[in-house]
Amino acid sequence: MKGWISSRGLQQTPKYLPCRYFYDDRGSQLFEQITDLPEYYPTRIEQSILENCALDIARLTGSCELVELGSGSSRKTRILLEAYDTLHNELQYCPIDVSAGILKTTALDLLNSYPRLKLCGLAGTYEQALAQLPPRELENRMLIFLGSTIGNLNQEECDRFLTLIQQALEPGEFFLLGVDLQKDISIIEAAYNDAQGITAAFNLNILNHLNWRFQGNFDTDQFEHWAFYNPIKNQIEMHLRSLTLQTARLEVLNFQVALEEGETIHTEISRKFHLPTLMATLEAKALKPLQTWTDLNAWFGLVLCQRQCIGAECP
Ligand code: AVJ
Repeated sequence: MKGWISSRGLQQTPKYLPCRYFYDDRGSQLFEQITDLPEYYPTRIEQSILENCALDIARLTGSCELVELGSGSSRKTRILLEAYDTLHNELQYCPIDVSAGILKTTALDLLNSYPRLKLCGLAGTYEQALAQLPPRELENRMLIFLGSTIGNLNQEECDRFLTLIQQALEPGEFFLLGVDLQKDISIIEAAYNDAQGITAAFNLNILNHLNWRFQGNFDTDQFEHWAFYNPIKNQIEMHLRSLTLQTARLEVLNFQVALEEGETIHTEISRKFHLPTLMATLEAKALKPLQTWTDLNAWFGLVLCQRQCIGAECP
């Protein structure tokens, strides 16, 4: 990973870090712990939606290979794998993750669980992976992006990302997207400020990751976790707040950063979506929503899209 990308955000005002730096091996473990927290509702609800609709999805797409962005532990994806295994007797899965550690453990677990599975993992960013997907082997393909990870992208990044998805898919192929929906603010804020402090540890770990990757000397005791809902942008914002006036070095980058007492580093946004607006955005990207599913409270949504032909692609 290019080092200058991480120091760039630390040279701006206000300071920020790319949120994919959360996911070193320790960060991926901490995120897995977050998904089990009582306050963190998205994973549980998305899982329950998938349990209800996985067979419908497998029926709508027919036999197809699954390619997942940000696959992590692939825990929820197992529900889809079961459905495709049951309905089509063919299983091809390509998990993609920036964390090579969790990718490898997960791949080995999955190969143990599903003897029929053909698997091809890619370690890297979405941009890197989408640019070099292996050629399709089954009659169709579905790109999967669960967990509302798309909420980590601001509007401009989201727009560019959906263009990449459009370009990575051929007409007729599918895109399955999981999104966290707008709801009572107190519920959302609690999910990012859990009582056990796991989210705080996850947020602070981004500095440990920088220390490890760039021989840094950030002292995580000198920072605190800060997460709140921004109602204007409909997003959770996570920051790290410096508790003192301090400096830190990233030796490998020959870079030094100074922080005032109270100064913040913005580490993540997690946008919460309005489903009809999102569907219109997808449609405008030639990713036509075929069907959506939500839980009874409409806290979380799943959208199955099909890539439409554009211009000269059309028969
Ligand atoms: C995995 C990116 C969707 O934004 O809710 C959890 C990450 N950050 N708690 C999210 C996260 C803080 C999570 N995503």
